[in-house]
Amino acid sequence: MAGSTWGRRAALGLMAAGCTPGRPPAQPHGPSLRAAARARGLVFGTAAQAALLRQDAALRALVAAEAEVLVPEYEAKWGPVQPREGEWNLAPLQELASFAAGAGQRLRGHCLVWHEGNPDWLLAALAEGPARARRVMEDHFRALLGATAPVMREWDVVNEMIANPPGSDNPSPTPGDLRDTPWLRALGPGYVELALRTARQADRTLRLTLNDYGMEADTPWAAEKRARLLRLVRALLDRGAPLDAIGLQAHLQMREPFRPEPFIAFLRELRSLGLSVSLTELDVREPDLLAPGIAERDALMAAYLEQVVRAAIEGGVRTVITWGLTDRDSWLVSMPAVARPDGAATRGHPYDAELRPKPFRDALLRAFG
Ligand code: 9MR
Repeated sequence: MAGSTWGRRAALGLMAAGCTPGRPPAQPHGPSLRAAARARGLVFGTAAQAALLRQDAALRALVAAEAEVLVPEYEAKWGPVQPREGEWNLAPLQELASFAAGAGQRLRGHCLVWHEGNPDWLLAALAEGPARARRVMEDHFRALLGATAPVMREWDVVNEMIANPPGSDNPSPTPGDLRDTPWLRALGPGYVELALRTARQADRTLRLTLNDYGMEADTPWAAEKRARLLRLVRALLDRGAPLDAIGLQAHLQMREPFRPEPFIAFLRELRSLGLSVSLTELDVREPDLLAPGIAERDALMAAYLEQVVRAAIEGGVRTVITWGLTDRDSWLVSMPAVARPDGAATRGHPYDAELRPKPFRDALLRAFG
């Protein structure tokens, strides 16, 4: 693969044509999210998609102005990056790297091992048993981490490995702390440790993260999910596994109650184990319309969001990344299972569908300080 060439070019900051940040239609007054976070010693970032940036100058300008970190929303996942065994598609990642270099941004890697987004050949390989599974993991990590090394120094090594407890959305049909996935079936419960060790071996100075969702709310199932993650993390650290950080996705749900105390205690527990903790995919779902008017809904959501982000910062979180900047481009709109069935607007991001800043953004600014 031409990985090292790509890496060098991206590291030099070559800009792909068409990826030049443009001028936003309605630049908000006052500091950017990025500057406000920075002033407080925090980092703000967003997920982004190369194809969306390519076609929209206004979005490019917003992303360049607001974010200090970019996460490929799609482009670094197994399916897009290695659609057939040994066949690599790094062009969209290169585009994002060029964009990020032009905007003075860092890239965060997402993700190496996940139960979704896997090409058929990988699922077939995993079904062949542990030896083959280990080999494809090693080959993929070595190639991808090698190619991206100059521009991505942090990766979600395993994404969403914790099983959903009873009572939560989509509860796990199997017992145990780990989610039933093709990786678990191929390699057994040691697959998380194996993935961390394989990543560390591929690049000794990468920052290695485990990333998961459903840990923020004040519900029995979120409490159980937090306990499951803590058990996994303690066991990994006891075995000397290379783990640096935890990513909490923070796909928040307005229907779920939130209380700062248990969340802050959880964050402090993780940090006392020597790990840093980030919010990696922040957005807010409003499955039940909370008020008839947009202004009231936005105000309620902003208040909820501010409380969570303040608690996160109090618990030691230093990086806050939203899963996209605008309501227009979000998975909350495009994924049938989570889109609003009544057609009401989804408003879980800092900017609305016309790229106008919203109370969500003001809430972030307030939480930053
Ligand atoms: O938002 C992402 C969407 O565009 C992709 O189609 C999808 C599958 O690759 O993944 C979405 O991002 C997910 C993330 O990778 C992991 N946490 C949940 C996110 C929303 O589904």
